[in-house]
Order: sequence, then structure tokens, then C-alpha cells
Amino acid sequence: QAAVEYADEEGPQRDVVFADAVSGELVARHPQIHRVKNRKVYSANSGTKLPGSVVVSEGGSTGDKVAQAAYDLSGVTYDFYASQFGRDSFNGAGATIHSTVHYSKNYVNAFWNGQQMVYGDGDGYYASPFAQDLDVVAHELTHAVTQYEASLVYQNQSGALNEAMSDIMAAAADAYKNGVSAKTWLLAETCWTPGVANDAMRYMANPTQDGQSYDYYPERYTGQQDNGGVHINSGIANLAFYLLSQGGKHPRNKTNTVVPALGIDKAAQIFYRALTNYLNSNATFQDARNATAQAAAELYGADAATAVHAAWTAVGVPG
Ligand code: ASN
Ligand code: ZN
Repeated sequence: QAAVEYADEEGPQRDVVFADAVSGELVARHPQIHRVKNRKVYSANSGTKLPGSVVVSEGGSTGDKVAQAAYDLSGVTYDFYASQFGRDSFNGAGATIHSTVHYSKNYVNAFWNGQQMVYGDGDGYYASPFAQDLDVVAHELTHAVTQYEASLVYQNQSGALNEAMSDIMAAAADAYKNGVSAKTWLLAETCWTPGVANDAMRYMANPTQDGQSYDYYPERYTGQQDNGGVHINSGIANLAFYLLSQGGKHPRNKTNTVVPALGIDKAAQIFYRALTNYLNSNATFQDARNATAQAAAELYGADAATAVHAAWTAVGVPG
């Protein structure tokens, strides 16, 4: 699905023509799309009042390295969604992307608050500034996309799927920007524990490596912490996506299912189509299995749907 015409940011507004994924015909999608990014980055100046004071707006630049990173990486994420999915910003209609950096003091997190992104600078030990990590920016902006699409409720299984969509699109954005490598499957490795080499916040190819994530549906967390395990059970779907992309088996041999590799581009198209067309706000893992299989069949045919089923079977989600 390649854009064969691309409107310059400065140039006239033109339709973008895509090869239709189903028919192979060239079709104009999203004819209203203008593909002019609208970004605004603010500083909370180590406080917690939002959005704070404006540091850089679209077309500008700043000497504040962290604010510049928030600006640049929200631009990379915008370009990822526009070029891969024909999507114009998080709401699909060109919404301005607002980001606040330097939030609070020694703040080891980042979040989407329903209206904007917010980034801590970390504490220098567990994390360096979160806005400098593309995985984090794409993860948080995908929470906004999910809010406007499936609106997955942020608890229990639907919450774990919400979290997994953010990790999955972070990996796909990383691959879009940097190509596929072992690092594609590490999440937030750029900002996480700056003093420890080669580690990451989460591991999509082997989710339990972080010491808290789960990767096998029959063993899923059903307690109350973390909104019912949204950042714990996300590992189940993260691993399904990894296996669908790269192929292979469950890393701890929980099942013997061998998953054929579709590549990350097709896998991302499948998950995006499920998120935007089929998942509803209370979706379960089983619903995600059915939604992604449906999307795969429509986009790439029966063999792709079979691969999707294998990926979910490999992580223990029943058909
Ligand atoms: N960084 C976290 C996330 O986006 C913030 C949260 O707990 N929602 O998942
Ligand atoms: Zn998240």
C-alpha cells in the first residue's frame, strides 16, 4: 500500500492516491486529507499545570532539546500514520497535536490525558526524558487514535488490548523510521534506565523478560492492580503481533504452534484495520482474534487469516 502521490507540506492540497489493498486498483482515499502537520509543544517548567507555556509551534524550532524532540517525534508519528494508513492526525481529521514537556519533577512516566500528550523528564536513573524516545511518543499518540476509534475501555482485557495497540504501533513506527531490527521489538529502550545497556521497558518478542508482563492467555493476570493488568496482559497481544510479523513459536514453549511470518508491515495493517473497523470498546482477547482474522482475510486473503489465527493460538487465546 504505497502512496504514489504525496502532498508537500508547503504545496497545494492534493488528494493522495493509494493502491487499494483489496482490489489493487488505484483509489483516492481520504480526499479531504491535507497532510499539513499541526504541532504545538509546551513546557510545564517542572510544574503540573497543563498545558504550560508554548515553546515551539508548527514550522518553528527551539533550543530546548526535549521540546524539539517532542516536536520532531510527534512529526515522525504523524508521518507514520499518514503514509501507512492514510490517517490525518490522531482524530483522522487534522487535529493539532499538543505536547507538554518538563512535566513535574523527576517524573518517570508519560501519558495521553484525553486531549494532549504529557512527558516527564525522568529521574536520570530509571529514565531519561520520555519525549526523546520515538516508542514513547508513538505509544502515547496511539492512545489518542484508539480513543477516536475502538475506544477500548482502559481496564481488564479491553485495557490490555488498548495498551498492546499502543506498543504495537510504537514498534511499527520504529520500523517505519529505522527499519526492522532486534531493536524494533524493544519498547522505550532509548529512555529506559540510561545507565543499563541493551535493556528496555518492555520486550515484545519475549514479554516476561521485564519481570512483570504476561505472555500466555491461560496464565493472564486477573487481579485489580494496574487497572486489571493493562500493562501486564498487553504482553499476550504484543507477542501475538511479534509472532505474526516475524514468525516462530512461543518463546517459553507454552504451545507448539508455529506461526508463519507476514512481516511487520502487513501485521500492522491488519491490527490497524481491526482497531478502526471491528473492535468495540469492551473487546476481549477472543474478540481481537476474530477482528484481526477478519481484517487479514479482507486485506490479504485466507492464508493471512490462518496466520493470524496461529498467532493467537500460540499465545493461548482460544478460537
Ligand atoms: N505511560 C503510561 C501509558 O501510556 C501511562 C499510563 O499508565 N496510562 O500506558
Ligand atoms: Zn499506554
